[in-house]
Amino acid sequence: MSDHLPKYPAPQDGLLSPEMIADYRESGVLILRDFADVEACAALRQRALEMADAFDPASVSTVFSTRTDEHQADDYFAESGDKIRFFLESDAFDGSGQLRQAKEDCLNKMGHAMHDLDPAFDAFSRTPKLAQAVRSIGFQDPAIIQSMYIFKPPRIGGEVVCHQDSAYIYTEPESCVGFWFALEDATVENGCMYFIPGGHKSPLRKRNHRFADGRILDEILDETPYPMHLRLPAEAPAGTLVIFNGRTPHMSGPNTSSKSRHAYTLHVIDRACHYPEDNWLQRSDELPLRGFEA
Ligand SMILES: O=C(O)CCC(=O)C(=O)O
Repeated sequence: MSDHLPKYPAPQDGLLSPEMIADYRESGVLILRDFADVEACAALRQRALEMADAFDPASVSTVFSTRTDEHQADDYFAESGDKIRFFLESDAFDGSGQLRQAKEDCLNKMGHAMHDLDPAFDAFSRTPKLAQAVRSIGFQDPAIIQSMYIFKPPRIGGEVVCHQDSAYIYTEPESCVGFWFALEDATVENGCMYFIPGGHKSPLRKRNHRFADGRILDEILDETPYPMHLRLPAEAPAGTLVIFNGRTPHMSGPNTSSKSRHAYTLHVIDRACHYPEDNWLQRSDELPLRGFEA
């Protein structure tokens, strides 16, 4: 079992060295510091705040919680694969039904197609540097299947429980890889990511299905518990990119600090692989999957 999270300064052009690729294959995670310019991170954060400003929480109040999975029962979530939608934190509202803090500090995330629908997100998601990194780890015909903007707000930012992304973004054979950007400094205090290095060599524990009647539910494939004692924090200054295999178990802590921890993730699949019709995330023919071409 790999016992550390490999960390390198990002290559200027995104081309990963043989050593980086070998480390990624061994641990299922690769941390690249200073991959994105801090200015670009700040601009994306600004754009997300503008979009959040236009969102009216009175119109929708879908909470995203990996503890209860209650969002899965909601059409607003189920139909968000090709849209831009906002999800609230479980603790967003106080006892009298009022938002507990400023609106952007009550949001859990925005998803799941900003990369195709918003020009600023499109540009951040499709840099030649990122395209090069994606190619370096072996994708033949990569496509960005989803984007998530994670607010992890101060004080009420919810924990993300340990999971493997291939459970939700399943292909045959498995091809999902996460590209997670710290837009603000992520620390243990404000709820950074944790990974179990080498955990991508262990079984896929679950598969999430969308059934014909619209229900979205998990199927347990393997009962092996995650070896939580092996998890390591991935503290990440703004601009860091973390690449992780769709099988790598990962999680993030709650944010009880006074600082937000904004992050942006892209999930990439290989179009050479079969994408089942019962994955929860589907898109209409009007918004075909795109790769990294500008
Ligand atoms: O940023 C987080 O807290 C969780 C992100 C995550 O689980 C993912 O990007 O797959």
